[in-house]
This record gives sequence, structure tokens and C-alpha cells, in this order.
Amino acid sequence: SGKSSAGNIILGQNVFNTSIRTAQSEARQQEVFGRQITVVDTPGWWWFFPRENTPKLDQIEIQSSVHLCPPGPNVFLLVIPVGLNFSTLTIPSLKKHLELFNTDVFSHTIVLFTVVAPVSDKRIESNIKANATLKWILHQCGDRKHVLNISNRDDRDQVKLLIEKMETVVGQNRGRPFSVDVSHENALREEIKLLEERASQRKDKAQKQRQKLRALIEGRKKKLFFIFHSIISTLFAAIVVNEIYISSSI
Ligand SMILES: Nc1nc2c(ncn2[C@@H]2O[C@H](COP(=O)(O)OP(=O)(O)O)[C@@H](O)[C@H]2O)c(=O)[nH]1
Ligand SMILES: [Mg+2]
Repeated sequence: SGKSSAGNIILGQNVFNTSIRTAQSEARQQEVFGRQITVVDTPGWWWFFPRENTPKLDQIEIQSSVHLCPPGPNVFLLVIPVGLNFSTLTIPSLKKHLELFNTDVFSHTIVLFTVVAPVSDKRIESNIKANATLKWILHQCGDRKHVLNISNRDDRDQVKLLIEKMETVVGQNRGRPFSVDVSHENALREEIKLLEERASQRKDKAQKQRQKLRALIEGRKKKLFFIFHSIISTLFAAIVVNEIYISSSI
């Protein structure tokens, strides 16, 4: 939906990979318009599926991303591509995913609309008006929003404006970053390690099963060849016997 692309545009550098799915949260720092900015890129989730459909590892990566920018993030950017179709599951799913953090996420959030072609403010506004889900999300975020054209990397004004909006959020929260439970960090790291170990064990098991299956198929092929071969030899013998019989009867 443009999360990694947005991170690259904000930092003015290609630091986040946009050709593969973001599996791990990553932090990158850069001076932007005189401010030291840390952007943390995270995996995402599907707007029309419940949280149970988001892989556990992605959930933990999203959850642990706040520890990558101590003392805590000042602003969350909720990335929504313009024109995205929502479903009745969107709001419950968003709420459930945000439960991965503390409750005051919305007070630090700006909705970041991503577009790949220039779009007028009027179109954005009419989009919002026509969409109750979008209206609800924006309302939760204090109607803070910004439109970012992710295919126009040269437009630095759109980034400057976004950073100004971020500074307003910092002011509104009296400079207090989103509160992060530091003691939680190690527990999350352990959980990630455990899940990765389990995934690797599952991979080993699947590989062994594949090898076993391949050996079984190879064995069957050999057996089939042997049966086929014996049928041919029997037929051949029958013909020979028949010929002998015919010749002896003449
Ligand atoms: N057409 C279109 N392409 C998009 C949009 N958002 C992202 N992309 C493209 O999809 C690819 C993956 O984008 P990325 O920023 O990695 O998405 P992420 O998965 O949210 O991090 C990139 O080539 C983007 O240019 C969108 O709203 N419309
Ligand atoms: Mg990504």
C-alpha cells in the first residue's frame, strides 16, 4: 500500500526495499529539513481480514517496531492508498491490530493517503465524504491527514508539509512520545526467536517429508519398470511357445 515507499520519500533515500514484502521492522535515520528523523518501516495487514489472518510473526514485528526508536515514536503514519475498498471488517481489524500497542495510538496518528498520480484535494474530500469507514478512522485521528504522491520523489514540498504536520502532533502531545513499555522489548525478542525456530523446524520437517516422498516415487517407478519388463518377457515367451507349437503341428 506504499508504506516502504513513503518511508523512502520521507527520508529522500532508497533505504527500504519496495520490491519484496516487509517481513521485519526496520529503522532508518536521516536529516530531513534540518530535523533528525527516524522512520520505522513495519509489515502491514489486510484491511478486509481479521487480525487472526495476520501472521503471528508480522504481529510481533509490528508490536516491537516501537522499540526501534527510543524513547518511543512521536507520530504514527497510518498508510491508506487512495481509492482502497473497505469492508465491514476494516474497523474491527484496525482496532484489533492497534491493540498490539497501547490505547493512545490514535492521538499520535496522521492518516497518510498514498497516491501514484497527482490527485486534487476535492477528490480526496469527496472520497472521504462517501466513505463512512474512512470518516470514522479520520475522526479517531483528530482529522489529521496528508496526501503523499509516492511516484513523485522530486516533490520535497509534500515531505516538508508532512514534517510540519508531524511537528503539530508533537506539540499537541506536549512533546511526549508515544509511551513504550521497555520491559516488553526482551519478551518480544524471545517470542520472535521462538517463532523463527519453530518455522525453521517446520521447514526441516517439510524438507524431510519431501525427500521421503521423492524416494517413494522413485521406488514406484523402478517397480513399474520391472513389472512392465516382465510382461514383455512373458509375451515374448508366449509367442515363441506358440511358434514352436505351430511349427510342430505342421
Ligand atoms: N498503483 C499503485 N501502486 C502502489 C500503491 N502503493 C504502493 N504501490 C506500489 O507497490 C509497490 C510496493 O510498495 P511498498 O511501498 O513496498 O508497499 P508496502 O508493502 O506498503 O511497504 C511499489 O512498487 C509501489 O510503487 C498504490 O496505491 N497504487
Ligand atoms: Mg513494505
